[in-house]
Amino acid sequence: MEAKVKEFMAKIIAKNPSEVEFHQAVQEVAESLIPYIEENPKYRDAKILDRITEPERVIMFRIPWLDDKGNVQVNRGFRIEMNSAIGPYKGGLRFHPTVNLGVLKFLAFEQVFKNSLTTLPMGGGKGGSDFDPKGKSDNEVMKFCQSFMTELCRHIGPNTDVPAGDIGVGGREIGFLFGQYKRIRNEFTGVLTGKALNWGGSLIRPEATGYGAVYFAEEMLKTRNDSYKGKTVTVSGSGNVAQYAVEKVTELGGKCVTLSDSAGFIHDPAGIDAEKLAYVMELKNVKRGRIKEYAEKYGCEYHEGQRPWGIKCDIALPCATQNEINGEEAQVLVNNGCFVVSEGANMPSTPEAVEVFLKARILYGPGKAANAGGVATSGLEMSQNSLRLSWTREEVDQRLNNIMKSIHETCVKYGKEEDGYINYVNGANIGGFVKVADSMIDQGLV
Ligand code: NDP
Ligand code: 2IT
Repeated sequence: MEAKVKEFMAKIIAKNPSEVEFHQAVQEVAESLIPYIEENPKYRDAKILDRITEPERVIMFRIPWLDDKGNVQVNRGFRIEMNSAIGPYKGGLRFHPTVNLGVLKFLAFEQVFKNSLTTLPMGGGKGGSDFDPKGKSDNEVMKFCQSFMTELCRHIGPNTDVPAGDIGVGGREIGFLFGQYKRIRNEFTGVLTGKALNWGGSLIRPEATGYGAVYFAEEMLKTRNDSYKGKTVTVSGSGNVAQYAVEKVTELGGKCVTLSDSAGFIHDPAGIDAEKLAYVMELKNVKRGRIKEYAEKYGCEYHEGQRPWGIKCDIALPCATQNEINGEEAQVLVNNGCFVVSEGANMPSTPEAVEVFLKARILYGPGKAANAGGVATSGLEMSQNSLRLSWTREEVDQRLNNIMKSIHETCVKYGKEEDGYINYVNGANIGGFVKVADSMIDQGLV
């Protein structure tokens, strides 16, 4: 089996040189799927693995815009339309200087499996730009978004491809993007999700990824008759996903003691309560400041240039970015007694870290499953847009909670090992694959 994975990966690497994050994401999936495909030869005969790793379409484009000084700036834009077997392409947009083709292909690839797990009819896509929103004025962000959408608008639509937010793209950016789409296409449609409530957004969409990752961990805890009560939780990041993860953990009786950004992390042993979280939201979403300021305000420790995984915890919620937990950090977490990891971020654990978690037999929920609540609620936003109705907060939250439970069940179905250990990596990869692969077979060679 190992030889088959190696042979397959050699092809992927030769075909997609230098796309290291894409190789990493495909390798993990291939390790789960190749044994399954050997037992189910219809997938092998239809060459599903070769087809599913090749995007249906990749769009790359120039984004010229004028900064506040009147200087010309040029960025690169992308949209990866990975797979539409079960629905229109769906997935976020990332604005970050590290964005390149390989990063977005890894994200689009994982999105296909994640979206399938949600039970909703959504294909997989991802896009974005190497634009860096840090330090830009609102006016510059608007100019950039308008130029980005001027090109993207010809490729997307409510039944074709429906983008949303991701790193560097939140409510403000979705607003500017939506305005420009509407202006050019002269259509008020659900072409984006993560919209504000006044113009077609859904309640709970901002909260959904963080809440979902916490709900998923709650399901994992239940398999060991445990709960959040009295648990210490470390969280990385301090953006959209991290903020609402902290909110839900606190509500369920746990105590979050860390938050981070790309400059360092804060450690608040007393716990980040509702009042402190409100301060973080204002700091990050309105003032757009640094997490260091939290330590100054509340008199706790700030660790410059470090990540929070050395802090003792029961549960870790990585909610910042890819490869933010390496093998050594994973080992420190496990040695300190951490027994639950639920990934709010996409691919935050390196392959070495994943190996440590699985070897230690802890409850490890990979991003594809654990952070699917965001896109699931995007799917609910699409449904409400189609119905021209809006559901209450309670209704959307209940649906989100049910979806996370159902994703957990799927992982158990496909990932339970002979000794009873639930390998959520295999569970999510195989569970997400089956529906897409069967649909691809039904639809013939497309
Ligand atoms: P935000 O832009 O709101 O926040 C990102 C946070 O992560 C910030 O605190 C940021 O710090 C930190 N961060 C980003 N890049 C790095 C880096 N290279 N090194 C260290 N820290 C970094 O994004 P989101 O909260 O929306 O996204 C966080 C993660 O969750 C991503 O992996 C995203 O793909 C994933 N995700 C998001 C969903 C959503 O609905 N938004 C859905 C599913 C997954 P700084 O400000 O210093 O850059
Ligand atoms: O990674 C993700 O699932 C997202 N950024 C959310 C995508 C979406 O379409 O809501």
